[in-house]
Amino acid sequence: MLSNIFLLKGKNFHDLNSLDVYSYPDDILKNGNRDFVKKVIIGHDQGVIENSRNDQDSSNQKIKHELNHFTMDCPVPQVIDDLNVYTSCINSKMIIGLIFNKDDNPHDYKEIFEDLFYEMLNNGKCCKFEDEMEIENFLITLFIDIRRYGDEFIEKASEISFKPTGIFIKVFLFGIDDVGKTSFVRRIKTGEFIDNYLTPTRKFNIEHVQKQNRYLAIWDMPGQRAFREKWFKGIQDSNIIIYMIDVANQLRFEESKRELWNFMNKHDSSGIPLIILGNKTDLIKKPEEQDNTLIRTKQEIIDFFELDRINDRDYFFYFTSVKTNYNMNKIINTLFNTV
Ligand SMILES: Nc1nc2c(ncn2[C@@H]2O[C@H](COP(=O)(O)OP(=O)(O)OP(=O)(O)O)[C@@H](O)[C@H]2O)c(=O)[nH]1
Ligand SMILES: [Mg+2]
Repeated sequence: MLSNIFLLKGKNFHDLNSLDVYSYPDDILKNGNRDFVKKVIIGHDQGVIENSRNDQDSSNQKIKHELNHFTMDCPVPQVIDDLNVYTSCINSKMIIGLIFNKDDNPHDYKEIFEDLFYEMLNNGKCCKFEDEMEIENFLITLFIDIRRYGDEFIEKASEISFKPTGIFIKVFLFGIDDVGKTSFVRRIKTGEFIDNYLTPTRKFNIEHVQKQNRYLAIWDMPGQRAFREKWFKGIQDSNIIIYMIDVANQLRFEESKRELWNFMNKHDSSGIPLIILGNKTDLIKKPEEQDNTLIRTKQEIIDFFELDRINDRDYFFYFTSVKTNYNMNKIINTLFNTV
């Protein structure tokens, strides 16, 4: 089974510090360790393949696919630091790598790897590898498709008994700045809440949460005005969309409504379920107040945001407080059980 995917990009592969390293779902530089990256590059560059699993299919045997403007060298299997790695060079500029479980044969994946790669990159609206978010999006899509292939074809072929397959759910989380998106993701991931956490998100913040055989990839978008155009790049292949509102800051309702509808009108995401979260309820609901305070506010919010105009998908509205954990378990269960 595919466990990770990564991409190394830079002008000079020998200057590790200048390399951009992207990986999904795990950070391959987790412990600041660039040794692995170095070994990948050495293995590629000089054909020094440590403990190669299959010598006859070596890096010398490169077949170039001359399709449009992206070409990929024939992938090279290597065992690096005990990891089963399969890498290929793109346009002689970037290295893309897959990491498999030890008992996998990477050659089983060669065809699908190449086919998906060409399909995604040379189809007209391809990724140009200039924008960080495009790259991340490319990696997650490739990862999910290769993994699905592994689950559906390779596992099935060798297993007789039924084995449940993993299900990936991509959650696209957006909303204007300061509503609590990153706090929400952190709460799901670690159970923690940090008050007055003033670190606006600048890039896509992608977090993964696993429960049994389901995997959530939550794409937490930056909400500040300057980054809102980027929302359009993150939505691709999403299974659920969450739009977050800060219910305690009604001064920004107009702006938030405008951004929601602007997004819905400009991007066709019809059919993808939408969850609207009215966060920070702890700031409007005092503990001694009854739930009907919230019910009244919910209708007011639905009216203000004209949510009843949404007719191309299911939508749900929930109040949350990431701070007090209000409704958080309900949302987490909903996320894992949708799709
Ligand atoms: N009282 C209260 N504060 C919250 C809650 N959720 C988040 N906050 C606070 O709101 C502030 C902004 O939270 P973030 O999670 O960074 O907001 P964001 O939506 O990710 O903002 P951007 O990344 O700029 O788009 C922080 O100070 C959080 O501590 C909540 O439920 N209640
Ligand atoms: Mg944030």
